Amino acid sequence: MSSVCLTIAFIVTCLLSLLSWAKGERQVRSSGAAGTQEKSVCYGRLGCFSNAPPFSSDIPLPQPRKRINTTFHLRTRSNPVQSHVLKPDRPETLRRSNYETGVMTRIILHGYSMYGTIEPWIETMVQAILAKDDSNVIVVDWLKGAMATYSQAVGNTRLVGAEVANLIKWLMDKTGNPLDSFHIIGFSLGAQVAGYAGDRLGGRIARISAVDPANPGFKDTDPRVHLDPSDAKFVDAIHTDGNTLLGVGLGMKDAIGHVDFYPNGGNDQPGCDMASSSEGSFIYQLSVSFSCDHFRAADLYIASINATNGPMQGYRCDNYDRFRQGTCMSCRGNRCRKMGWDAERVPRQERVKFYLQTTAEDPFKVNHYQVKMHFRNVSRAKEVDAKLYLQLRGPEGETEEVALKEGNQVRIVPGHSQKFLFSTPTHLSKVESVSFRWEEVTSSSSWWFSSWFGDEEEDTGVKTLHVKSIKLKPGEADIQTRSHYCLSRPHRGILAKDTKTFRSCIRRAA
Ligand SMILES: [Ca+2]
Ligand SMILES: [Ca+2]
Repeated sequence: MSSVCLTIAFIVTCLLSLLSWAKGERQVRSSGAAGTQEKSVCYGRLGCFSNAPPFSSDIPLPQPRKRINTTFHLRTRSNPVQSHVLKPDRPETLRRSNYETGVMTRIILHGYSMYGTIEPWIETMVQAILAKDDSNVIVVDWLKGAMATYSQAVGNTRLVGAEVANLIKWLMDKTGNPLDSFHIIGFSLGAQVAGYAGDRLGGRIARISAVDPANPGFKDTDPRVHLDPSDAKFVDAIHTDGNTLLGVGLGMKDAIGHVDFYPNGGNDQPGCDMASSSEGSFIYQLSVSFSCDHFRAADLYIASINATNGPMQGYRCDNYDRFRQGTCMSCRGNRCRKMGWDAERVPRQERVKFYLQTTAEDPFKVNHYQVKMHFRNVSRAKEVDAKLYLQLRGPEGETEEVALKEGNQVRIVPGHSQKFLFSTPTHLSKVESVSFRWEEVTSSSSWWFSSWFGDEEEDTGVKTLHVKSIKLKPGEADIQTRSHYCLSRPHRGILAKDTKTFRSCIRRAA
């Protein structure tokens, strides 16, 4: 129950904080007419921070270093549980630690904080990374700077970015580890901290992974103000909370990396909607919805490190609607990429958008198929509104039955073909048969019948759907073995009166 209370408190405070930030913004703007003051603060070797353009005078300047108290906690495979604190002005802290040369250094940054405690996902990520890769993993604690009002926390990200850049320079100087051995993983405001750190290092660190980068205070700002592709050799981003019920997304909807992944469209995540939690008050349901989408990005990144069911793969597409029509199911010409840990650049391009579906639970991965159904034009065939359902079978078993077009009705026009996206957590090495059923959608009640081909007898009053073929194009299958499953002639032996099964003719289509 305490986690529920914490979540509710988080939400309410977040909402208040965002509202107060928006209110403060208005106040500053109105007083701006009388002349907004330009201010700056200087913090020793970290230099000065000014609110002059491109920075906004609506955002407070960073608080003092001692107040934010940024600390660096090193873990390695030699000390996976107990961390060593690294202090850039104290060389003995490095000498006494297990910091390794010749391996990657992964720096993890938390986001806005309500309670002044490190969020549980960070420990999970540290262990996942150490299990996967022999790295120096450094967790940055800037909780005292992240626990302020939201707008002050935004202002503080600039100072923490400078602290992280200072740490990296010190580690390079003392150990000889090169710039391209540093990888920063930042959640929410932490992703923006990573942007400032990378900017100070000339955009030459190996990689920044932005885990649902924070939106309020950064949207539509200059690239020097927000994380952008110039901040590292490779910037990859996962976007999971582009908007909420109130229209305020904690995460950034805009593409900001070299590659940008939008699981489930990047706005709302499965299992996070209010309808999926029928219990509790409106505020409770709102709180679940409000933070769940945002934190899902961290869960997805961790799942991508573990990759227990293989990598989650995204498909390049103009937008999510087109992706959901199944039209982007291709890997040719850099059109697909693994999301998270195994992400890679698309050569010479940036802000490339990739879409994928996930499930609501770890390990989240689904397999995507493009389904192309061709409806036959016979003399008596009429247009019909229907809901379509598909189930695949292979050597490993069968998938669940999936409602195409997310259960929405489809207008079926004889003589035309339509594409759909089919996604399932079940892995099939090949598809041996497909079961298909349909429900006619009428204004009053729905019922369903199915029938195949014009050569079947049509009973009086029984609607017939004339399907010429069903073609499947698997997205996740190996490129060498990828084929179109051409499902044409059905077996006459029908499994059930309401379900028709097609045997795959396994003919490779062009
Ligand atoms: Ca930047
Ligand atoms: Ca959302």
